Parts: sequence; C-alpha cells; structure tokens
Amino acid sequence: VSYDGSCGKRQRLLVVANRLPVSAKRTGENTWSLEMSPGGLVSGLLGVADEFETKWVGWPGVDVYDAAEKNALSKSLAEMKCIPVFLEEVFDQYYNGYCNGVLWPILHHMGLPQEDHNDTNKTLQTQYDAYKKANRMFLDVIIENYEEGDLVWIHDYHLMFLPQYLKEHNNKIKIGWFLHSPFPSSEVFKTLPSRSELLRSVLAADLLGFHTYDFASHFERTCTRILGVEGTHEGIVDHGKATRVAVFPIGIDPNRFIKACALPEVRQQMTELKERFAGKKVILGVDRLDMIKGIPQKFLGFEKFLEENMDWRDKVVLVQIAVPTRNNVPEYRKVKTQVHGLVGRINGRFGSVSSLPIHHLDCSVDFNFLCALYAIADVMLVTSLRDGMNLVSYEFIACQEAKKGVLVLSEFAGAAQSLGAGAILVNPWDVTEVSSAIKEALNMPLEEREKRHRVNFQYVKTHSAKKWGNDFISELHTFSESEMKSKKI
Ligand code: ADQ
Repeated sequence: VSYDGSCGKRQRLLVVANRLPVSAKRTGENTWSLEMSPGGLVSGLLGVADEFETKWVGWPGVDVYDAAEKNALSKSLAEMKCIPVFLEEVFDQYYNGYCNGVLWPILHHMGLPQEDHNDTNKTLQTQYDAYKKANRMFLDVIIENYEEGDLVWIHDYHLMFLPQYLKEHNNKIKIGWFLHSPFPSSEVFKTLPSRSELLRSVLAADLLGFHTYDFASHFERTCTRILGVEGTHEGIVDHGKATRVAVFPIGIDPNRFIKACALPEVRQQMTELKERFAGKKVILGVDRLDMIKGIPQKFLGFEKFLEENMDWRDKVVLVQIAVPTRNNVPEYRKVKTQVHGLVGRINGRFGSVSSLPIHHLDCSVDFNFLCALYAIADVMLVTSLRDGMNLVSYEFIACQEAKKGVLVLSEFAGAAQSLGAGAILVNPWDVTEVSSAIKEALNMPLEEREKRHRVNFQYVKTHSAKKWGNDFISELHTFSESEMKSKKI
C-alpha cells in the first residue's frame, strides 16, 4: 500500500500512547536532554515510524509544573516529532492507580486489588475519575494537533476512553486502537465495575487490534456477554455501528539486533562475557520486574533443577536482568522483595565463595550489552504468567545466528503462538516442568538446536515490527464500515 497523497505528501499518522518514546531530563533552567526510552511499544514502532509522517502524542515521563519549562520542553520535543501531554495533577491516580493497579492486573487475569478497608470503592472511584480526566487531557492535545485526514493510532489500556471522546468530537476521524497486553476471559473482565463503559468506548474506534486470536476472541465474547452486542470473527456491531476486530502479532526490527551482534564493540563484550562464564552454560532472563513476568516462578524452577541435578551445580549460571518499573505501585514493591529473597536463598543454598548460581541485576542494560548477552546465552528462560507477546523472546532469537541457543518459553506468553514450534513450551506454575525444560534445553544436541532455531529465526525475520505496523495501518486505511455491515455479520 502506498500512503502518498495526490500532492506527494506522506500520510500523517498520530501515534498516541501513554508514554512518549523519549525520556526527558532537566539539564538546567529551561533546558532538557532527550533520549529514546526502552519498552515493548517503542521497540515495536521503531520499525514503522519512517513510512509515515508520524507524530507521537504522550506523557514525556517527567513532572513539569512551570509554564516556561513546559514551553521549553515542548519545543525540544517538537524536534523529535513528539507532542507532550502534561498529566501532573492526575498522574498518580491515573497511572499508578487505575492503569497499573486496576486494569493491568485484570487484563493479566490477576483480578482486582483486594484491600482490607471500607474505602476500596472510594479509592477505585477516585482512580477511575482520574483515568477519565487523563483521557480527556489526551483528547485536548490531539484536537489541537489534528489535521483533516490524519490517521489516529491509539495504544493500550491507558487510553480506553479516547476512541469515544475523539468520535464525539469528530465522527470522521479514523481511529485504530491496539492492545499490547492480553485480553482476559469475560469471567475475569466482568468483575471490573466500569466494564461496560470501557468496552463501549473502545468500540467507538474503527479498528481494534490484538496480538493473538485468543485475546481477540476473549474480547468479542466479553462484548457479547456484557453488552449483548453481535460479534463474529470479523468484528462487532453495536447499535448499528460496526467495529472491525483483527489480529496483528507484533514483532521486532530484527536487522537492528543482527547488525549490533556484528559490531566490534559488541563482539568484544561477547568475548569478555564468555571469559567471565568460562566452563559454564549461561541461562538468561531479561524482564521488566513485574509480577506478570513470573520471575519468582523462574527462580523456583531453577532451584528445583539445581536440587535434582547435582552434576550441573557448578556448570550453569542464571543471569537475570530485571529492570525495576512502576515502583509507586505497592504490588511491584512486593514482587521485588520476593525476588530478592529467592535470590538470597538459592545463592545461599547452592553458591560458594567463588561462584553464585544466580546473577541478579535490578537494572536496565544498554542496547549493545543486551545484544552481547543474548548472543552468548545458551538458554533463554521466559516464564511469564501472562504476557501480550514478549519481545524479549524475539530479540534473543535474532541474536542467536551463531550459537543456536534454546528458547524456553511460557505457554502463557502471546509469543508461544508464534515461536512455539522452535521453543520448549512450559507452564511456569509447574516447577517440575520448568526444571525438566531447563535440563532438556541444556542437553539438546546441536542438530536439534539448529532445526528449531531455523524455524524461529525465519519467523522473526518475516514477522517484523514493520510488517505489524504496516498491516495495522493498511487495515485502518482501507477498512470500510459499510462493507463490513454489508457482509451481514
Ligand atoms: P513489555 O511488558 O515491556 O511490553 P516485552 O515485550 O518483553 O515486554 O518488551 C520489553 C522490552 O524492553 C524489550 O525490547 C527488551 O529488550 C526491553 N528490556 C526489558 N528488560 C530490559 C533490561 N533489563 N534492560 C534493557 N532493556 C530491557 C508490553 C507487553 C508485552 C508486549 C509488548 C509489545 O507487556 O507482552 O510484547 O508490550 O506489544
């Protein structure tokens, strides 16, 4: 599809997400330094941004109260095609409260937070109000920057009211909404007090995208059961308004990783890492420190493996890089404490003065070093309890052309549906299964590893972020509501 307009101008695309793809740091009075920030969405959209005249709308990642400072920051951001939404007064209740304390656990099948005081409903209501207010603040910024014919692509659970608010403002705006997390079964979503309003608002969009068929069909069944609307695999009709629902599995920009692995600096880091872990197999974990990533379950599986396989004890190391996120949400602090406790226990049980079985780091690592780690690892261990896709699995495969390491992957990650053929799939709740999978991966002969790697590498190469973005935009561009209705769904 060519998006060039008749006057040669590229199609404009407004990409709206909670967080801008840059993080801003104050460097002085009214001066800022800007850097690309990590995360799944950013990695995904890096590959598609060049195709369109893209503008990003989102929170810049810092609190700014002073008008002159806001002005200076907006000007710097404009150079990177970013438009800030300043959310200061609502941020805590909206982001830490409703987005990450309520919606995130529900979408990952974890249920609503359970407080032991009577103010739970009041807290929930306050957070919900802040969520709506934040969505209105996004609306105001979009209205200010919208030009006729722009496509608006909204991302994720932070902005579920935005499709409805935008359509109320201008029914002609073409809106797509993509959910990066899973969508749960209707029985789970039903527990959310504001379930109907949220679903109805999302349905105001023209196109809704999910990573997997399971998530899309959970969504459709939830709409059918809660709202009583009609739905099929094509989409949903609500009071005569048709909304297309489709599956767009995200990918990465594989060449970025392949190229990085050939850089002299990365090769040097690989040599140093190999020397550091000489004589040992390396199992790698790379996750945001989040309860959905199943880091405690990973450690329990590894502990069981060490318990049962004495001969492996001084021949294997688990390197876990866990970047802390959402520190203001109590559940995240709890999981961090739990993880640290497990690392201490396992290293205490199986370590010696000169060697430790788990190397756990609470930090983000830079891109080149991450590629070096992916490239030297023998096994990648992903034990998410639920995960929309899990791009880390893709990144590992892209960096393994030389080594042909083994991916052990949770069946509850969206990636299990795309990389399942080459990976060893596990139920992360089953400690014995995780332990056996580690053993199988460590002992797998080269021929079998090559076979599995080839299948997955081919998938990662062809199902890139660019394809994901182009497929979504192409569908949004060409989708016609009347055509869908005429199919009498
Ligand atoms: P995330 O939950 O952030 O994304 P994931 O898809 O694995 O999960 O992406 C994480 C990204 O952050 C990767 O690009 C990875 O390289 C980077 N990263 C993670 N830990 C890091 C560390 N310690 N240091 C440096 N970089 C690190 C959400 C959903 C996923 C979905 C994506 C995209 O939760 O399920 O796959 O969006 O839709």
